[in-house]
Amino acid sequence: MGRRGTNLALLALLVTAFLTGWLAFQLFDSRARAVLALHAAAGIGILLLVPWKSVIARRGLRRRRPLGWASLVLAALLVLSLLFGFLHSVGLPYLYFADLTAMEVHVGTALAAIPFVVWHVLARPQAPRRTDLSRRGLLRAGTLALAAGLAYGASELGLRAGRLPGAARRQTGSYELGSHEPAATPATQWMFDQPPIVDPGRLSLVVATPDGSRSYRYEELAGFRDRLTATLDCTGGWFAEQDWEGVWLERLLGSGIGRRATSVNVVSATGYGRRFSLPALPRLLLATRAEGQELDPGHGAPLRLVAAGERGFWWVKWVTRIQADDLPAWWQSPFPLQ
Ligand SMILES: Nc1nc2c(c(=O)[nH]1)N[C@H]1C(S)=C(S)[C@@H](COP(=O)(O)O)O[C@H]1N2
Ligand SMILES: [Mo]
Repeated sequence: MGRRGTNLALLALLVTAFLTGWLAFQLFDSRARAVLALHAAAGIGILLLVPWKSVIARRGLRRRRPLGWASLVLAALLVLSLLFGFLHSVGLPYLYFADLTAMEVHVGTALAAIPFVVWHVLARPQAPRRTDLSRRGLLRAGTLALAAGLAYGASELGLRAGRLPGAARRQTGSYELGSHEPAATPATQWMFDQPPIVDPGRLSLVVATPDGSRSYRYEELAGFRDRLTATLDCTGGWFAEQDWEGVWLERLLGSGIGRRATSVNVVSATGYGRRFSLPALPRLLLATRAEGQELDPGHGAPLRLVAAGERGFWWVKWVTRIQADDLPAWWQSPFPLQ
């Protein structure tokens, strides 16, 4: 691999890894497995290029350019991200590091690397050339892709042959933790949100539709016995299945809601919220209990959303408002901001 080819291949692999990583966080089912295979292969491809890149980097450092330290920070962040992604995949997801899971360190370091990657590409530009798409260039790119794909396949076989914990993960890569035992699951916030102090006796849920709004007291909601077994799969790298009990969201909105609204926003006492399209409604339960027990405060008491088939960040906790209106469902950030 030449200098140019190595740099371009690294950039392509980094972009692939970022995009597939974010996409996988939106997926719950077997599509996640396909996207994550590409994600892992991109990570392995980056590793395979390390011998070539380190020659280039050593030469670059000798030239003592301004901001050379920023390249070292970038390298360190990427090494940490790769390392923790690898630890998660193999079987050390809860190697708690400053109270974070391996997946959280993997993602956090990758996010921190983004501004450095952008700077690095702008500071050391490589304009595309005709020869990049030459037969030789494409052959090398193909060889790298093949090697990364084979190495990924071998790593998956290795996990199984070695009976490593990583072999037993869900399609999303998450590990099972605390199924049918709600108290054994970690109470998790997406980023900076904090559990509110809500006295269930004082809580009321406001359900607002284009026809007007109505509020429910907690005791009223606790009287419903709708049930659903569903899996909460946190992007932090774990999942748990529970038997949930509460009330179907559809029941509170009324059956004609499809003619009067296009989406439903489920909002927490903390301001955290997610907006759902109407076809998702039959999978949404407002839960007051898990495994027959009242929810505990960290897990969303007195009322939390169960969004079957969606990743954990859709499962809004401490729900106090349901708003059906005619905004499109995509009218929100793809990931929560708090
Ligand atoms: N209000 C609110 N709800 C939230 C979150 C949050 O930060 N704030 N985090 C979500 C995420 S990322 C997950 S994985 C689940 C975790 O639920 P648990 O704490 O019951 O395990 O809650 C979701 N609901
Ligand atoms: Mo999560």
